Amino acid sequence: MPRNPSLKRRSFLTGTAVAAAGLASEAKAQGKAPSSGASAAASPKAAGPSAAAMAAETRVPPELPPLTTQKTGSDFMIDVIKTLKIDYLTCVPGSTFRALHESVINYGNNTAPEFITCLHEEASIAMAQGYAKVAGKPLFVMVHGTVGLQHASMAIYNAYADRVPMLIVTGNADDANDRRPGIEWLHSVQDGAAQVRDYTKWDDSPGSLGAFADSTVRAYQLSTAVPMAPVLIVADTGLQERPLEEREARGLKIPKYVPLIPPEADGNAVRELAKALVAAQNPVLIVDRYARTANAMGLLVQFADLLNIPVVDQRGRVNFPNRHPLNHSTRGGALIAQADFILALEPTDLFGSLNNMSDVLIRQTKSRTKVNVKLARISSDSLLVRSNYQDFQRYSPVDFDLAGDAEATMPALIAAVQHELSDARKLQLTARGDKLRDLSKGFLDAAWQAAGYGWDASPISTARLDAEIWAQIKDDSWAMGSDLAGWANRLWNMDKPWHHNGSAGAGGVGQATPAAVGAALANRDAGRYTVAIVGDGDFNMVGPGALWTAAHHKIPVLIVIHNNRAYHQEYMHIQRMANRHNRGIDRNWIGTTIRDPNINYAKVAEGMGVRGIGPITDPRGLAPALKQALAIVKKGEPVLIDAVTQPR
Ligand SMILES: Cc1ncc(C[n+]2csc(CCOP(=O)(O)OP(=O)(O)O)c2C)c(N)n1
Repeated sequence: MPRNPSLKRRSFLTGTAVAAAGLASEAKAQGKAPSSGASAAASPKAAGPSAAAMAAETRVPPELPPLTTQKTGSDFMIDVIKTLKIDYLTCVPGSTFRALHESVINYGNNTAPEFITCLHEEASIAMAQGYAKVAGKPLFVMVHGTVGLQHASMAIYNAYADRVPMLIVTGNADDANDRRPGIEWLHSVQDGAAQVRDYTKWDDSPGSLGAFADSTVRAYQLSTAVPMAPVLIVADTGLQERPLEEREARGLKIPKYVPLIPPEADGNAVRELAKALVAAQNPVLIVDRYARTANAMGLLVQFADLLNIPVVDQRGRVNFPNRHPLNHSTRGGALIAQADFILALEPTDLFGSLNNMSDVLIRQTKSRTKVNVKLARISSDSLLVRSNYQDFQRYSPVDFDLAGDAEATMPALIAAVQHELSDARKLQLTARGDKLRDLSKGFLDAAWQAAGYGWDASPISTARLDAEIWAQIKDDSWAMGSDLAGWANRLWNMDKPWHHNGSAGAGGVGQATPAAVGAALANRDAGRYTVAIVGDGDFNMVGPGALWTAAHHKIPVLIVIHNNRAYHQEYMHIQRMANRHNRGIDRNWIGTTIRDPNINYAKVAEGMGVRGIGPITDPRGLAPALKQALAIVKKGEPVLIDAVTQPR
């Protein structure tokens, strides 16, 4: 029974007649004669069927549903989504949103959003995470009810902990009376969002199309408002699939999306903070998830130059140029230890920055700071806190705690510092800045010198891997997806918002490759290619499928496998336990190495339709492999290099 009792029969075409016409046109397209059931509809010259045969043919058989030419609920849902101007939809198909899927590709003409086929829901979400951090706007993700959302959940937690926006829609057959026995029950829930509610910002299960419009626009506004996070809408299958009466369609309204202005910290508090900063002798600036837009980096450079303050960049976002002479991240520990004033902008773990906790049986915490240090924080994190998942880290009290978005507050903070700075103080601060700038002259050389250790080693040193990549990309328009060992940050020149993609957020392994493919999608549209250096353990989870997605949708990305043939981090943990228990480390490889057989990642890539190069064990093989790979990526295609490396 259609849910809408006012549905009129004239809106339906009978199942058999349409099926016959369809068969006929399909046969025509294939150059074949249509078979018996379709002949009457296909050939006007054929003798007409008897009235009884006609009646039998055109009667709706009880097992076939009536067909409709009307606009459907899911078409209207796509009207709503289209107002949000989302470019792509990442998706593994599922029957709980089959009507929405069909509406995207036919009614919505597969544009804005365009369907990006994924091979795992975890990859759909991780792609959206990587994309949003480059494009500065969310993706739309559809996941199958219950089981699709279960697959997606770790990636949603990563994106939540990373404060990245995305609009997720899942389907659910709300009305138990209408559920077909079997699978529709298995994939239905009473409360569709319950399993991810702890790590989404907002969810709703709208009961009508009007409510869907309101809730989806509200969800999108909340997701993109600071602090950003994923949101989830549960779309009832009945609402999606039922035809829309013209009159009803005319009555539906789609509210306008208006972005929320990010909250700026209180003006008086900003002025107090500026006074303290100007007066401080050895201030330090810690930045983590500060940069939100393309303006952020320029503002931070202006602020640091004005105060001549050293910056410790924890790289949750692309905050500060890594070669700026005030970027002193490599000696962050020493700076924090001697600081009299520390300002943290959107820190994710301030306690961890200010304290050291040893990994021994009886945990001991030691402060890294001077006793009298004054602390300040500008952060939006306290505006979104949930109880269960502990991503908020240990409580860290500070002297000036300003609630607000740090980037939005920066212009006011710069103005307040300018106001506080006398000419005499400016001179003193310039002298401080000169010393810091002098000191920084040695940073790059020191990094290259350190990178030289084990230069010719086989397996390849991780520093050499990153150095060889840099040598070949440095004059191009490049972006970085991820870098497990972190040498790129020391050796490459990173001064654009897309020059790295931050971290997974919650340390959920498996994110790096799909997030890089998502970032590469945004970078492709901006005319750049993406390079990502990905751990083998991380890659194995959903990386191969993400490669196929990149091949299918022509997304230019170079995935370099940092192949240490191990879950090396876990290897180190087991080593620590074996040492602690004084049992020797000769059995550490059990459960921590990925050998015997060694995985051939180049072959895995080839199986996914992506050119695979390697395994490369001799570092001299890297340069020609990279040359070959970059030629492919510059043609707009994905490619993989399997580099057999030192552990880290
Ligand atoms: C989903 C998930 N499972 C397990 C872990 C535990 N874990 C942390 S690092 C790591 C190893 C990852 O291996 P790889 O990407 O090759 O990096 P490596 O440690 O070898 O440098 C694992 C399994 C995790 N963080 N997330």
